[in-house]
Amino acid sequence: MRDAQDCLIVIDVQNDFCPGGALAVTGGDEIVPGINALMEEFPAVVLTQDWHPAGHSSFASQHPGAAPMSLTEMPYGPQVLWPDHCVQGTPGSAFHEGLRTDGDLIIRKGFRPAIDSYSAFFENDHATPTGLEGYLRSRGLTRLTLVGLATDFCVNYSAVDAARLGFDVTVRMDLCRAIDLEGSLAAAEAGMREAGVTLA
Ligand code: VGL
Ligand code: ZN
Repeated sequence: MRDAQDCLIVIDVQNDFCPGGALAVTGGDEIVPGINALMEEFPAVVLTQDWHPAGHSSFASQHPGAAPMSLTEMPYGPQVLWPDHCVQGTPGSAFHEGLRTDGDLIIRKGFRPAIDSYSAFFENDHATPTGLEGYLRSRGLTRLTLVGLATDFCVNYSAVDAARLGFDVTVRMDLCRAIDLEGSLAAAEAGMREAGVTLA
């Protein structure tokens, strides 16, 4: 069993990131049973949900001539342009139907039209907070275990931000799956290790 300061954070296990979804991650649905089982062990469970308004600025469809998965420059830095995904209230934005969703908190991110948010802690300007840090600190949850989708984007950004904020962070790599755009998985692994994240 875990201690009172342990929290499981389940990142973006939503239909659009699972096979058949708009931004499907290979094997994204395979991790659901293992995540459900792990929830039993934790005294605190938080789930995140990618939650974009229609026409979000991270969608390639909003940038004439831009191909999905191409890179653009936003006022806050480089941004991959994604297929339309996780539009608020659509079936694609719902959690995978097999996922237990009876956790303590569901935190939504990416709802500001002009800015994307990979991390569960800060939007992609690395400055606008989601509020998750305050929630965890006020509950005394200092040891975080991260699982979910996608390893190289939202899990990676969340893990690195959490480590920088001083949380003790472990990523269960066996319960994550990656998009792996041009070496992004290897880069994410290196970046997480560098930030002091334990990859288990
Ligand atoms: C994600 C790309 C765009 C993720 C979210 O959950 O990793 N990736 N939006
Ligand atoms: Zn997104």
